[in-house]
Amino acid sequence: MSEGAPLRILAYKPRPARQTIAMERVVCCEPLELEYLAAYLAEHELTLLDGMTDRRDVVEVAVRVQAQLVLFSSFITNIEDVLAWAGRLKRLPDPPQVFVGGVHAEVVPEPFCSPDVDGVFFANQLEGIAAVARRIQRGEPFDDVAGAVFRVIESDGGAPTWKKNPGPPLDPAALRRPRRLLFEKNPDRYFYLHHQRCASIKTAFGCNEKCNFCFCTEMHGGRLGLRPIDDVVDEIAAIQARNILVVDDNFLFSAARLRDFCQLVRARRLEKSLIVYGTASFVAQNPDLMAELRDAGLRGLIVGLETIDDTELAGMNKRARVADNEATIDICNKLDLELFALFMVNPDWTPGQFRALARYLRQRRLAFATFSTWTTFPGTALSSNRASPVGDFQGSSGAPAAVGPGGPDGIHPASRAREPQWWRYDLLRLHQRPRHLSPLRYYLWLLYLYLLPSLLPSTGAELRRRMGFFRMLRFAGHAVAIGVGFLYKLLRWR
Ligand code: B12
Ligand code: SF4
Repeated sequence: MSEGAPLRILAYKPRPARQTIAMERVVCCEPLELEYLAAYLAEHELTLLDGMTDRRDVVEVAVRVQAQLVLFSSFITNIEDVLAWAGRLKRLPDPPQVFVGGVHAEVVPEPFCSPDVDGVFFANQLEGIAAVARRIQRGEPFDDVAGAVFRVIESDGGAPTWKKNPGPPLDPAALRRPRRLLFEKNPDRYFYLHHQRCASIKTAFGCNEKCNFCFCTEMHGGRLGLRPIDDVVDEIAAIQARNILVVDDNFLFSAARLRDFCQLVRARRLEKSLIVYGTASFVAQNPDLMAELRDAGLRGLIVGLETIDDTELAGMNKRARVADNEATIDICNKLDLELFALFMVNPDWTPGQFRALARYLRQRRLAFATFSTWTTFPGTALSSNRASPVGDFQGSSGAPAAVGPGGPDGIHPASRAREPQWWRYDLLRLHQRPRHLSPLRYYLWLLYLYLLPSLLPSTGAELRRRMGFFRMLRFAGHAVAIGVGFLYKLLRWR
């Protein structure tokens, strides 16, 4: 079969939904998903559009570059926007084919199955789109490509149906390196708090832990997939930036792999500053290894401390207990690692429980902390297990119901229709009425907790030491503006 001309493809990572918190002034990550697509579609004429840093309208850009394919990478919070853009694209005089992939589709492809979307990738997505583009280029049908759901037009003119082709998750050992086109062109656009020019790397897929609220446990077919560590270190060595955010769900899980990592970094004399996600149980049990990692370049640690109550931690199926969280804080202080603590707030808490958390933050002098509302994402264990020990977080108050498999083709009939208000899954909004507070008081507590670390004198000193005086002021200004802006959004879009 003859090879056609390269396709004109536009790949888009959407700007955050306008109803959600605008964090781009303090965190703006390299759009690795687009740069992976660039690696797999290198033979085509590809345009990458990062909505986090480039606010141009995707439909106008598609028209300008005469895109034949438009690819969306979507979080759950982007679903409505993606479907709206797909609709506008399909109404163009010469409409492109529209495909969707990304984190949410990986676990729950169904909500994207709209008449304006031609296919949704959920497993081994990068190989899948490369195969589909090749088929389209050759004028061949592609509805049998694995790991995707395709809209199939009946030849007799009947209504379109959906065909879901199962497939295995990607093979991390065979993964190509991302082509860092956007980062290398504009490194200053990407930063993590005060870590400027911060690139990203992914060394593993899925998570080894099984925290029952967590969407990440469902990714990569519910398993953990690792890239070979020497390949990871080679990639790090080639990154043209000192600061690197490791976007693995949990980089700290295998002591042996981490020792190999440190040894390779030392052998190659790499001088990088790394920020990684990890668990408190691992940090607490491996203080010596944490010191070795610090010597290998570890600077920042993002840890889900979640709560200050052992019963709640056990109910979430967390391995760590409060004592591990405490040990993690101490180890980070001792090793001078920046700790970014993630907490989850339970809408069933009494005012006393909020006050206890505030007291804890003051006592432990946590400079960086974020607070999420306990949220059940569709596709997670809790979304189908209503008898969870941490309470019932199924959608209420107008939130979309969780969708699961159903129907002869595995697609829930209800989820083919456009679901409203996916942006509510921003990890902050309530999905149920708080038990002891009004929603407004709940959100005010959330705002107070969010602002509290910046109000502590110890934080001022810490930030000044790490960022310098003027950056500290700018950061504090951004933090307040983000918090107040979000409160406005909460009231504007209830
Ligand atoms: C780093 C990170 C962030 C960074 C931003 C990262 C980024 N690139 O935008 C920050 C901290 C800013 C952030 C913010 C938010 N995040 Co976040 N984040 C992550 C984290 C830890 C890693 C994401 C990442 O960088 N992956 C690297 C890329 C390369 O992997 P990937 O996206 O999976 O893409 C792969 C494939 O899917 C494929 N692919 C991707 N797109 C496409 C498109 C097509 C067409 C094809 C074919 C293939 C394809 O290529 C990649 C190679 O395998 C994930 C956890 C996780 N396991 O994913 C959470 C996660 C994605 N975040 C999540 C959420 C909810 C948010 C927020 C909404 C939270 C909030 N409070 O507002 C915001 C939204 C910001 C926004 N952009 O709108 C959820 C999303 C859940 C969901 N079902 O969608 C996750 C899964 C974490 C969780 N709590 O469950 N996040
Ligand atoms: S909360 Fe963190 S450690 Fe737990 S399953 Fe999710 S990503 Fe893994």
